[in-house]
Amino acid sequence: MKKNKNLKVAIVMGSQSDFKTMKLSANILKKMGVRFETKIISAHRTPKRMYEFAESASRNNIGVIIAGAGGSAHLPGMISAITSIPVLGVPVESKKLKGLDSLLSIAQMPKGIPVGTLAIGEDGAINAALLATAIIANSNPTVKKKLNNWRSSQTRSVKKNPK
Ligand code: RP5
Repeated sequence: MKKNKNLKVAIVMGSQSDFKTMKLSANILKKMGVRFETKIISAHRTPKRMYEFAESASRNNIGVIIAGAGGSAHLPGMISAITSIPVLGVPVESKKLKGLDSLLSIAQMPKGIPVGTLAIGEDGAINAALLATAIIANSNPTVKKKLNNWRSSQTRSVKKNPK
């Protein structure tokens, strides 16, 4: 694969209300030194914005898309329908069904249009960013080093015995 140090991650979310969760993805990418942008894009409320974003993502040097949405969460799947850039879906915890609706909407994609689905809520947002970092790291040795250091430090932080 061609080395491209400029690949960015896009973190997109269906609503301002998703940012409480999705900012955890942004925090991880900051720590890893991965370039990223954040946008509010709704599959239902701003379909034109969604189409234009997905259609131009490759030209804009986006290498991975993290898409968070809650409830009837069609954003990750619809973006994946428009672009072949890897899409990681974060099911945001919804008020009514605690994110089970989001999880099923994001995970149950028809074959041919994949979305890598993460866990519901904050864990999913953090892991989506770690996975995006790992994808970017394939063509960026500096990012790979940061990711491996972060993981080693996490391992060291786990105590052997409970207090
Ligand atoms: C989805 O509807 C969003 O992703 C959000 O999780 C959910 C609720 O949105 P708001 O009513 O809070 O704007 O599209």
